[in-house]
Amino acid sequence: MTTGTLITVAPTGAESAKADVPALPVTLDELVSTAKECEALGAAVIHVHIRDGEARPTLDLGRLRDTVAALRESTDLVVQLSSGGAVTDPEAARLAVLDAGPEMASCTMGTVNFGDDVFLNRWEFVVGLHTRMQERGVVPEYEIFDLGHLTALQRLLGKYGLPAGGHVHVDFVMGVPGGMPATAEALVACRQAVRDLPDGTTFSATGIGRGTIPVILASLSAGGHLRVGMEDTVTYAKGRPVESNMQLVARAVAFAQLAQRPPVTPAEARTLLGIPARS
Ligand code: KMH
Ligand code: ZN
Repeated sequence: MTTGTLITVAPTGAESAKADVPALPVTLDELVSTAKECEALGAAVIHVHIRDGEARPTLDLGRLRDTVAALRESTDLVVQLSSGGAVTDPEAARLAVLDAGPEMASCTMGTVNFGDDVFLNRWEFVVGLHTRMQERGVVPEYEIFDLGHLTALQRLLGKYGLPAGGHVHVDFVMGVPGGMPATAEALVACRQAVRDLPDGTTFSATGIGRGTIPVILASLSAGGHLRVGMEDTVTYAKGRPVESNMQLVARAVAFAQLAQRPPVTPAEARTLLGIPARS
């Protein structure tokens, strides 16, 4: 069945420094105004990493709570907190992200080399995230950095049951140095593996750096959804830095419209993802 396109914006991430990328939204005000503008353009979900007063990545719970509240007050976007954080964040702080009360949170399905670093996601930790999200009614987006992470997800769901809301949504993060490549072939391989997950499982995809456009095109043609943003891409085209997250969302919306799969609204996204409607 052809559906509209769920567009997630990932505006900040934990990897780029504000000094290197001045357009990166790092304060709460910058994040909220980015969120409002991206929603107006067609984004339905926001994947959130926050920064401290010095623009360094943080999982400070007070700041996370304030961020969730501010985004909910100013937008209708589905607020998805990152439980991935930065590669240096300890497991306890990553689990505690759920205490900030988001509707949705990311849940990475395995360990992956991450450039020169390691993004560690032990099985026991993944189980802990998944079950805590079930208990709290937080809907996960399972982050898939490599094909085997889908097999791990099949095992997780088989042993511990469906996530809150009963719907399974995965995001292919493609082109991290150490993970799967940002190619149409890799996306099709993942898409095939999704068929082994529960009926109705949906997927989005994001390509890091120059993988952005190939992954957008491949995902749209394979029936998938899109994630874009400065967490993943800080170069718009060869020699042209990204000016803003809005520029990336506008381009994704244009591609989705060309594919005759226009963006879904946040309310439609909640229905698609099994998230209760906002009252
Ligand atoms: N910053 C990466 C180490 C997530 O948000 O869940 C992890 C990441 C995945 O971005
Ligand atoms: Zn992230």
